[in-house]
Parts: sequence; structure tokens; C-alpha cells
Amino acid sequence: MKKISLAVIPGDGIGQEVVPLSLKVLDHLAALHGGVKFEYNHFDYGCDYYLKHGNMMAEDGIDRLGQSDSVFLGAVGDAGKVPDHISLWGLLIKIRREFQQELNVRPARVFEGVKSPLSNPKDFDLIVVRENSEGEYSEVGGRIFQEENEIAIQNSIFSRRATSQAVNYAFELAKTRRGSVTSATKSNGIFHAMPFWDEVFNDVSKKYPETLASSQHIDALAASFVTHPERYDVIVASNLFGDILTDIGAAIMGSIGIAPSANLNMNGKHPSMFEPVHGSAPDITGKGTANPVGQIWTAKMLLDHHGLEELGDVLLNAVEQVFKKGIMTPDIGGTSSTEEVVSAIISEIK
Ligand code: GGG
Repeated sequence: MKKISLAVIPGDGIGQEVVPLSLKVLDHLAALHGGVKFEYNHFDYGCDYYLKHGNMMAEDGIDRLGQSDSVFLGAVGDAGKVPDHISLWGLLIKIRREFQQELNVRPARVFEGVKSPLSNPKDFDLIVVRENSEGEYSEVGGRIFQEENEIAIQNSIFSRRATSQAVNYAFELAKTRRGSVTSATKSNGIFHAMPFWDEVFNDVSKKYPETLASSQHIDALAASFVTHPERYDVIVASNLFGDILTDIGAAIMGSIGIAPSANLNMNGKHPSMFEPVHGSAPDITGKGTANPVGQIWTAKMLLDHHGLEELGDVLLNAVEQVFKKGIMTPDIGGTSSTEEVVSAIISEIK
């Protein structure tokens, strides 16, 4: 029997709705198929925790989270309570950095039965590998002068090690898929970092002569996501470009409520973290209509990560069947509640 301990952080808003239901799905899967037992360590970190304690997590929070095999996170942020940069850097980005989760892997595809803005939705099936530890997400910079002379300076950081790691991962992943890697660049506008990014991409690509390698400026790439989705298999992108591209990808999938992600620790020293792409969605919090699929597909990525790919496939297959039957939340045109979709998925787990 494989035991997997999870540090569970529902976080804010709809995270508190979709995370507990996803644990029910995992428990059902484990009970039906055996071979695995999940142990949950619950943490109430988030914006309410901040209001009570002045921090997004406990002082020893990282040590406590680090005692579990993986982190299962819902959503972070409630701008009405805590400024977004405080909540994100105090929890989500803090965990990514402290646990050296240097890659964020985000698959995107359109499920049968779900309406997408694309005319050929089957053509859209890709994975974005996002560099997750540096790039434009940096604390280097500051503000100088005051009033009309005030200046904010934000430096981005690109290391050869982390950039190569992301590019290498993308090429390895492409070997298991359709064999093509596209690099998201902007070397015509960003003077130092992006020519460097291109240089690293070209260097790594030489090790993979059998893989189709290309670079595209992020603006054109974002547009082509919609006009020529069939061109893309694996995309490697910087922290910010990857974040933006995957929101566009989620919109093409029908809703950001569907999209999953894995923040991977690559050195085996710390847990990886699994979180949907969506945020806390305060506009629909408490209505019982949040789409649970992003969190449940995220659970599939967690299973894959722990070597339980067969169980992961059972889970995703159940989601596929539910969508084919038209059981879906209002964000993708359905009339079902979060709980109804989760119950339908549980019933489809065979
Ligand atoms: N699911 C976690 C979450 O709340 N993400 C919201 C967000 O703003 N993420 C930014 C990022 O992934 O860098």
C-alpha cells in the first residue's frame, strides 16, 4: 500500500469549496482501486489567517508543509482583505520559492462536450512549461524620488541554470508527445533577458535534433493560440509569459475553472505543489457554482507525479464522461452545481 501525505491548503474564496470536494474524489478513487492511501494535513493559511495573525502562513509554516509528500493548494488572494502582492508573495510564491519548485507545468486541451471559441477545438492540446522561480517575478528593484518624479524600477532575473532546466524539461516532455517545442520570446523588445533566453533555448535545442524547435514572440504566439492552435505541442515560457499564456489557454479550454497545474521541485529535496490555474474567484464564492474540474485535474497531475498514472487516467476519464453527458457548471454553459459535478465524477469512477 502506497501512502501519500498531502499538506492541504484550501486558501481563499472558491479554494475552500473545490479542495474539500476534490479530497472526497481522491478518497473514493483510493477506496475503489486500492493500492494507495492519502493522509491529509490541513492548513488554514490564506487571507483570513493574515487578518488574524499578520502573515499569510505561520512562522514555521514552511517547515510544517515540508513534512508532507506534496502540497495540494486551492486558491490565494482576496484583494478586499489583503493587497494581492502581499497575499501571493506571502503564500503561493513563498511556497514555490522555499520549496524550489522551479517548473510550473500546465496542460491545456478542450474536452468533448465543452464549448470552446475555436472552430476545431480538437486541435488544441498542448503543455506550457513555465519557468517558475525567477524571470519577471522578482523582488529586485525599488522606488525612488517622490510625487511626479517618482520612479518604480523592476528588474527581472534570468539565470542560465534555471532557464536551461525549463528548456530541457520541455524538450524531454516533447519526446513523449508530438515532438515539437516552441519558445515564447520577446527578444525584439526586451534587450538583455530575451536574447539570453533565445541563446539558452538554441543551445539546448542542439541536443535534441529530432525535435522540431522554434521561437515566437509572445504577442504573435498569444494570437496564434487562437488562430493556429494545431501548431503547438510543448511551449516553454518565462514566469510571466507562461502565466499569461496559460490563462489564454484556459479561456480556449472553455473556462479558467478547468485548467490544472503542477509546481515541480526538481532536486527531490522538497515537496512539489499542485494547484489549479484559477484564483479565488470572489465573484462566485459562496454560490456553489465554482467549477471543480481544475482542482480535480490538478489531483490527476498529483497522482501522475507519485507514479500513479493509471489512477490519474481513471480520474480524467471520469471527468471526460461527465462532460460528454453535459454535466457542467455555469462557467462553461451548464446548470449543475459544484457538488453535482463532483458527485457525477465520483459515479463515473469505475
Ligand atoms: N491557484 C492558485 C492561485 O490562486 N493562483 C492565482 C494567481 O494569481 N496565480 C499567479 C501565478 O500563478 O503566478
